[in-house]
Amino acid sequence: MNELHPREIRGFRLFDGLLDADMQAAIVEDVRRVIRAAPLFVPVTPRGKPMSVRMTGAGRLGWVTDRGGYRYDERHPAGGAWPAIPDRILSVWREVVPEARDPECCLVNWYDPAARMGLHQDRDEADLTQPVVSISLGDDALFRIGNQTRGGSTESLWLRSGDVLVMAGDARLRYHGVDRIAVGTSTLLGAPGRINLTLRVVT
Ligand SMILES: O=C(O)CCC(=O)C(=O)O
Repeated sequence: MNELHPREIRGFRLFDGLLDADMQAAIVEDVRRVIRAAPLFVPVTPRGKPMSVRMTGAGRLGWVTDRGGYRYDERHPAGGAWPAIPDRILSVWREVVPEARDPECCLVNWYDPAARMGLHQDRDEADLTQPVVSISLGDDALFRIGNQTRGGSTESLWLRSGDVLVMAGDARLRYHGVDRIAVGTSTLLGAPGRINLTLRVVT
């Protein structure tokens, strides 16, 4: 991993290019193994709208959404347990948030070129003093950061392959989302698109 020099944007800590090319490629292989064990699925909002990202997860608990609501579940929607969080991904968490408990969920988001994610808070976790760590792989994403409540001004930045973002402390409940993917900005995945991993302590 490269050196740790985060910059701060609205309380989010961004480690630009923390993961070097070898580490990114190895994590992509880890994610492919996770997807083989727990296939990507189409998440549906509680109102019945399919989200544009495809999702899966690793860890004791996975984040799911359907007509039954947003929640963590011990089982993938197809019924099986989630695979373990790969050690390499855990090592990134331990490097950037050494004070935190180990994560219980690694949510995998797959963005095809048209996918996006609306502004939202991550608030389905029991202990909001624990951070969320996000890892970006593949094409660049235009990431938008808002406030602790809906509305108000927002600030955007590009998340690039190998970037690691920490949402913690006062920034833990800031609204955030992805406006678009810039196709062709990375060759890591061998195809257009982006993988985002978010690591969370759930209980
Ligand atoms: O894809 C990203 O960078 C953000 C993902 C996210 O906000 C989430 O999974 O809650």
